[in-house]
Amino acid sequence: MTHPGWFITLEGIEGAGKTTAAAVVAQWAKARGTAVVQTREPGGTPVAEAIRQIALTAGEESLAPEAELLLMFAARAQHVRAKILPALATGATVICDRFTDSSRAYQGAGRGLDAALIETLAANVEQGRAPDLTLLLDLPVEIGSARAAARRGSAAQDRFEQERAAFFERVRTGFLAIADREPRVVVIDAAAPLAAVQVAIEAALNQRLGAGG
Ligand code: T5A
Repeated sequence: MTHPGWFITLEGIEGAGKTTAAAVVAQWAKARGTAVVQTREPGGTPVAEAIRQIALTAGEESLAPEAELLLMFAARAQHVRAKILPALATGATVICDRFTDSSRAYQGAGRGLDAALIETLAANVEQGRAPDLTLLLDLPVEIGSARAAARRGSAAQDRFEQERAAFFERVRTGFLAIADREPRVVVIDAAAPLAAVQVAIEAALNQRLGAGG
């Protein structure tokens, strides 16, 4: 029996393995007969990808934290209306690499911006469609940073990658606080070897969304 699409988000600090996890989730969903749309934030549509460039590119002018927050939500507003909701309406499963929890963790916990403002923006931008399941890939900051650096090679760091470890510690703590209060969030030990991470992700999908299909 097929299932109408799920909205599944992947979260975590840099180098947590979200890109790798997205492939596992996509395979799981396809095996249950749903079409799959894989996307990312900030980005996912041409306009939102253009906003991503502004938000992530390290330039001469430093970006005000409030501007950073509004850019993330500007990209999200476009992404939700132009891609996520239409895909879910066709019955597809949408797998999104980062969503509103990243704003809560990076701009809220990381930058110290007002949580109430973030929730007001989220309530308006999400259009009443929160994720069905969020997989939080959690690992120590030093392991994530080392993985991200190894993958980046000689390419330049983006604005976020230039942040210090203390920033990412706040972001990680922020993500774990969301997991504590939101039942939709499952924490995955992302420091484990890839095969173990894959098993944990499949177990979470089966437990939360059903093993049938
Ligand atoms: N942002 C975003 C905000 O501040 N607010 C917001 O609202 C939003 C939406 C986006 C940036 O924007 C910020 C957060 C980010 O700084 P991004 O494109 O999501 O950036 O970039 P990153 O999170 O930096 O993505 P990465 O590609 O670095 O991390 P991933 O996707 O989590 O990691 P992945 O899968 O590419 O893996 C990294 C490396 O580790 C290896 C992989 O093979 C790869 O080489 N790896 C493992 N190695 C050993 N064991 C495992 N278990 C492994 N899993 C992966």
